[in-house]
Amino acid sequence: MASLLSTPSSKAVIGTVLFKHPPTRFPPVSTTISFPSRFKCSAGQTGFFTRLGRLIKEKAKNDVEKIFSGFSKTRENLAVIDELLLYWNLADTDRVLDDLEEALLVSDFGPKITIKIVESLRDDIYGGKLKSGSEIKDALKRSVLDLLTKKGNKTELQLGFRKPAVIMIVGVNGGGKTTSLGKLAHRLKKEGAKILMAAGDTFRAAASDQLEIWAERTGSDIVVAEKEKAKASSVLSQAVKRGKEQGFDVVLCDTSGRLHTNYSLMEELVACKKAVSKVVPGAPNEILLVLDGTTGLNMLPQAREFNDVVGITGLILTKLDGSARGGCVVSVVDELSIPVKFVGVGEGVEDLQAFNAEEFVNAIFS
Ligand SMILES: Nc1nc2c(ncn2[C@@H]2O[C@H](COP(=O)(O)OP(=O)(O)O)[C@@H](O)[C@H]2O)c(=O)[nH]1
Ligand SMILES: [Mg+2]
Repeated sequence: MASLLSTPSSKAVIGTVLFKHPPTRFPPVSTTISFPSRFKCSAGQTGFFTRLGRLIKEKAKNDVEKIFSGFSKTRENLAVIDELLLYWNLADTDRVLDDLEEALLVSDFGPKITIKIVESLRDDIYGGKLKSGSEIKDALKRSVLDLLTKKGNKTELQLGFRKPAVIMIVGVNGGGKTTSLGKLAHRLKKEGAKILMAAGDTFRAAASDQLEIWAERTGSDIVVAEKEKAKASSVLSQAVKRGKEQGFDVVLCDTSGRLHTNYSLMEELVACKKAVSKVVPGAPNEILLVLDGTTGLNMLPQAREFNDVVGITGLILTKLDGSARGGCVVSVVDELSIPVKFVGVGEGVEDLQAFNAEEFVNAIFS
């Protein structure tokens, strides 16, 4: 980081797409660095951002193993279902469904979604549609998959059609916002997009240092606040202005962690959103809420509140390489109809994957 700050001049090695230049202390520097875009079409033309969103989703290599091991605890809790269903017979249905309900609750599915799933199974069993334990298990997996795919089907980034596309990353402290932003920058850069980061976490001095490291690591440009405790909204607004003037494709906006119960901090997010939309109509194109996958059901009130205040367009579920708690994800998607767009499976630059509902269901139900 120190070397990045002390770099006297911008360095661009065109051809190998390696970029290194110092972070901009705004007001932004006036030099524009040209970037050889690998895209055939340019932003503003139909399809640029649609294609970018699709490529990011397709190319985020899925490491099924990591997700599978991350959900071992959830899978353990749900394993009891297999035993229950092995000896199921029609006369036993109510008892088995009570135990199944218990297993879903223990696995953080939450009461609302658990009742919904169990009652639909009960109807299908007594209606004669499900005749064996394995049919019940398949129906259970299908109903979870249906919830995830029907209510959260827009898993590709929706980046609009104006340049720059703006993505805001929000969430509580320590969830993985800055890390996810860095990984996302890496994915977008790999597709040839020109990325500008905005250090909108102005509460902690160390926060912009952390983002600068990610900027250096991914070869992205960055706008940071001139002084401590600067207004986040003005940092973001400056960054988007620079993004617009200097032809950046995507501006990735980091924000401070905040408890969803802190009214004034939540209001600050509204100010950030407004400031950005004043510079580019329609921006931010995405407001991604980062949820720590190990949190459990507390992620539901968090998601609800962030969504009420700023309108969340997608979720990034982090730390699935740890001891993640799966059921609550289904509750969030079901209640808020917000898709999970990415999952974090580690701290490295490559550890961001596109969310795949089918793999998720296979990882939580053995
Ligand atoms: N294991 C693991 N750690 C993560 C992941 N995402 C973030 N972290 C770690 O979680 C901590 C907090 O991340 P950070 O991005 O600073 O959170 P922020 O406060 O929301 O910006 C850091 O130590 C990250 O390295 C992930 O997907 N897996
Ligand atoms: Mg952060």
